[in-house]
Amino acid sequence: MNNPAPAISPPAGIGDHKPANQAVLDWVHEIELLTQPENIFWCDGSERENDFLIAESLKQNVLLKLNEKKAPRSYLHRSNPNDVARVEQFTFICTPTKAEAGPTNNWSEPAETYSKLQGLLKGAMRGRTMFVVPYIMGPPDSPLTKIGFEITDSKYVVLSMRIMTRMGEIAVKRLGSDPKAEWNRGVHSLLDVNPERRFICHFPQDNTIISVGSGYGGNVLLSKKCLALRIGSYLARKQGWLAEHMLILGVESPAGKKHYVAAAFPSACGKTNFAMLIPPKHFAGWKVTTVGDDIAWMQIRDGRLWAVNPENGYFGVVPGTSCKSNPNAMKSIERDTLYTNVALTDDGDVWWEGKDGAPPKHAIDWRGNDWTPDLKEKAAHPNSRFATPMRNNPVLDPQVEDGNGVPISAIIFGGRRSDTMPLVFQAFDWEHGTYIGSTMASETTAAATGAVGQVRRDPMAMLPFCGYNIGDYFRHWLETGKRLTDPPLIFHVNWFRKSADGKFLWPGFGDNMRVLEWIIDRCDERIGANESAIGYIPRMQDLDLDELSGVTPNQMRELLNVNAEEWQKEISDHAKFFASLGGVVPKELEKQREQLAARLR
Ligand code: OXD
Ligand code: MN
Repeated sequence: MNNPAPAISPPAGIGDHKPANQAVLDWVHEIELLTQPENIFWCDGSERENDFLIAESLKQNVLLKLNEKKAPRSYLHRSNPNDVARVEQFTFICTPTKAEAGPTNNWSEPAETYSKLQGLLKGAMRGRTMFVVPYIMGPPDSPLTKIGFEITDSKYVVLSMRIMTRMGEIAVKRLGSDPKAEWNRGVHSLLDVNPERRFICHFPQDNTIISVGSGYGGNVLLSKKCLALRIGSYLARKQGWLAEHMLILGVESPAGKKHYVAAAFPSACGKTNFAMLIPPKHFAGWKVTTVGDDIAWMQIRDGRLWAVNPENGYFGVVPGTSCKSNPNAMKSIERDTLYTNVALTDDGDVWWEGKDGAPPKHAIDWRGNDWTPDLKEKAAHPNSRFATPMRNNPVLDPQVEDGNGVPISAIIFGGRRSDTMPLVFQAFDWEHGTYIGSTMASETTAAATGAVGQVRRDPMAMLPFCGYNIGDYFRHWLETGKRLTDPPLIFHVNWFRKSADGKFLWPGFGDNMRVLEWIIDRCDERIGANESAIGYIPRMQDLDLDELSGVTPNQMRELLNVNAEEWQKEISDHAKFFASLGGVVPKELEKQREQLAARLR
């Protein structure tokens, strides 16, 4: 097969930015001896370097340039059709014992795994350039900020990392020359992009990630799911903070009072849309701003939780993004965007299902084939993505670079549930909220390979991302709650409940502001609720439903209803889920279930 990543030869002054840290130099040398690349390219993150890499990627067909007028400085990348989503079944946590990885992770023994991966990496970069990508996760002056180095043989990875992280010189400077400094070692090689040789392996004890055989998104941008969540959650527990799969948004009332909210939803459930929400006309004067759309790192200060977004860009699901669903995302991806697996129109623009306007009469689909609207195949892959710098977001929160983070007033859990889960309810307290998070569930999406639309339990939306034993993770949540004197209130939302005839009951998108307002008002103790068996639920009069079109009072009642029969089934699913974890669940959470069952009786 053709070499998927032929070497490039940079001119003097590009690719020669070697860091001074001996530990990094030794590690790079070790990987060089193993993978035997043609040459080494030390990245500095500069504009000049980026221009050079884009030019080389265009020459090698790694990227396609889009129409400069329609999509300035934007490019399309097509991944191998066998490689279009995260591969949870080939993702491993390699701790000394299986118990440390726990019941929800694939485990493999570290020494054996290193040796298997070394076998795969031996000579893997022959004829290729090995890039060394230094980056930091977190605002430059945050105590939570982490340094990573990713070695990769993919130019697409380098270009994406420059969007998604603070990359280059900034990390080299921060690391300095101390050979004992903490930093994450990431090694990525495309190998021959073969699903049979595709493994994403984490070694939390060594702060090391090795990813082989994929060239796609979360499998290879090692900063994101691998470092910021899997290794991040492991470090967070050890160091007493939280690494969560949560967006962070700011919400400001017309009176100028501002709250920050963090929200956990499984992949492709609308986190980016919620983080960039535009309030409906009726909410004139309200403002929602984005701190982050995917990951929150939170630490305790003054008895409160303070959150930073470790990332520097958004890697969002494209299909369904439109001026109706998310105008701010549309503005963010107007320029400087690296698209993966969307369709290409005849005039060099990008297209996807759900974009505004009529479909093009002809396009090239995500696989590179001719496409017309009469075909059954989708033009854009359902998990096609944009990578765009967060500075493009017109509603970027002004505090996004503040290393102190933003104080979190509320935490929201949510998923896609056709039934059972009301539009919104509030936990009685932190421990109950932890129970709600630990039992949350969602219908699966195209973000990971596997069946779509099946309800699976996804605790705190961390099922694929918790880098250690989920029982210990639940315990860490409970312990964190004990350290908070002013804890965020915890809520559960469901934008996806359906009527008996299968139609969504709630319009979602901007109208989610109505739910957000209730949440904020609960934080300010300004609004009422019904105390139900499952938590506090707004009464109809507690929600501002003025000018809400398309939802009848009956539908509203259905949205807020707690159906006893559905909840009996729900609790028995909670019990089954906890049992499936094999005895690791803290007794406090088992007790929460018993109390819930008693309240429902
Ligand atoms: C993501 C995911 O890419 O959760 O954010 O899959
Ligand atoms: Mn995500």
